[in-house]
Amino acid sequence: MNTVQGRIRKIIHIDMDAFYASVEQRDYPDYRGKPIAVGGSPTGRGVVATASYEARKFGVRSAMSSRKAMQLCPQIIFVYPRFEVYKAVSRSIREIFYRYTDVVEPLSLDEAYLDVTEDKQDIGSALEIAKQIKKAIQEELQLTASAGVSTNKFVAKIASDINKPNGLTFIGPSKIESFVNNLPVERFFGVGKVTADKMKSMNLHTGADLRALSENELVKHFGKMGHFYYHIVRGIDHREVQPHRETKSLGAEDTFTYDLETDEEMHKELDRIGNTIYGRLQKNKMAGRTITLKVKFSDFTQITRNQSFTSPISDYDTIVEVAKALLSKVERNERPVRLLGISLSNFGELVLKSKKTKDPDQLEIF
Ligand code: DCP
Ligand code: MG
Repeated sequence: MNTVQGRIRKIIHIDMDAFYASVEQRDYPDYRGKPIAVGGSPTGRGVVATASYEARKFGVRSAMSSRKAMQLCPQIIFVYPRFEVYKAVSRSIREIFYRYTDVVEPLSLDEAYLDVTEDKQDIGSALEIAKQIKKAIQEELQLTASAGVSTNKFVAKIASDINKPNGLTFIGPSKIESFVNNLPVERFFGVGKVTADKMKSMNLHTGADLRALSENELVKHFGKMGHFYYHIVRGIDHREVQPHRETKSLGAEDTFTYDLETDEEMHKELDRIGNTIYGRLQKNKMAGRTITLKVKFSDFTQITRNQSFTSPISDYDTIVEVAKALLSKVERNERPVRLLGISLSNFGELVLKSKKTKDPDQLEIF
């Protein structure tokens, strides 16, 4: 179990605490001990990227509207984000990781997986390495991080969230089973809101409930993902830590079982593809300045059209509307369409927006 080619791996997941807000409190002592929100504004426009722990006590959360944040915490201080600083801090954190291993997979500016099965300093203990990394981040960057240590990515990531802030949680092979049994279904990797709701309606609430089902039953109810759930509820996750994974573009496309001929059909598909991309952007906390539409015709010729913006885009409505506008400019000459795709590139960090709300201010904020 949890071995790749017969060896037990040592995986660390590190996630900075209230990242943007902590950097601001570090650099501006006036903000220390106070409820602050990075992103958003006192005019009520925009959304909160992250809130300091003092603000979280009032219920302020990432992706919440500024208006709501002010209702919950009238004394909240809105701070304009400084992405260049966060990126620089992120680079410094990675330099610390590289002292121990080159197998580092960043997930966002503030989060990464490390495989320390073999570490450069021959320390041998993943828990000890995690301690040293946390100490270095604290001493050299005056920031705190939380770490999860286990034998696979899935458990390490959940573990890093357990004792936040400044946490360090080790879940060894003998503890994985009870840990996974007690986990609510929505915490399982790959289980989104829709699947979680479906599971609950079937009276499946925890890992233990899922474990009671056979692989066949899981596949019957949840399709191909059933195989994956079957393994993950047993704490088995063979995904490797993938170093140097830098996302340059993020997209989704679909080849249709029959060729599309009407605008209506194509718009429906673009809505669907837009939804997939929106989900991926949210998951990766990304926004792109360039939206590209790809169209492949039934005669297999292919074209792409793109449009760029001065500010990163991440909201569903804009992505889909721009894709439709690009499609309307394509000279189709009545050719049926066999594939449509949308991608985003030219990334910047962002403040995520709630789905299906179109806020023209977003383009002005960052
Ligand atoms: N972020 C964002 N929009 C979101 C979520 C996050 O712009 N909806 C940004 C701001 C965060 C950073 O990404 O500081 C890291 O995200 P995390 O989810 O790790 O949140 P924090 O590091 O802020 O808090 P925590 O202590 O819970 O990790
Ligand atoms: Mg974080």
